[in-house]
Amino acid sequence: MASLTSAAVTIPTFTGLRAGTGAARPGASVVAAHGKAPAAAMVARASLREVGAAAAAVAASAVLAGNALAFDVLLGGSDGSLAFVPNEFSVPSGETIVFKNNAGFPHNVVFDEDEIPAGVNVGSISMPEEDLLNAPGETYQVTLKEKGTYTFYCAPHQGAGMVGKVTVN
Ligand SMILES: [Cu+2]
Repeated sequence: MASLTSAAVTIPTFTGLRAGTGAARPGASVVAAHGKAPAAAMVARASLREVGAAAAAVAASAVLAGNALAFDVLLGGSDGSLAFVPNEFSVPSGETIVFKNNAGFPHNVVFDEDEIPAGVNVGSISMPEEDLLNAPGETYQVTLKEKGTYTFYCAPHQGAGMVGKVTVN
């Protein structure tokens, strides 16, 4: 009896179909769930997941649009220079840095494993060397928690001097 009651409560809560399956008669709702409901329940689950992702994306862009916790860096100067703009800056620990394709792309953002604070995994903050931002306005964002200085570069343009340095305070 205890397990039936638990199932009757858990299934509707997870799928969002709380209404319609009364917990007063656990036997009835379990039969319904095992009968014709599974397909509908799976659809509901999938769409809830999509809604959740969309909500998260909206929340993230709202924060970035408000610039509450983001520092913007342009990839490529509007004058055609192959550079990060700015190329040297400071951010508080935990602030998101948004690198945005501006001109002269493709670009990318790769941190120098020898010039980041000890203990930071370079792979967790860098784009892969071979990944490139090709379209105007494309972004790469990273949040640095460990305090210290980090050097980064654009793999295609490192030789042209497209390097930068950020200090996390
Ligand atoms: Cu570049």
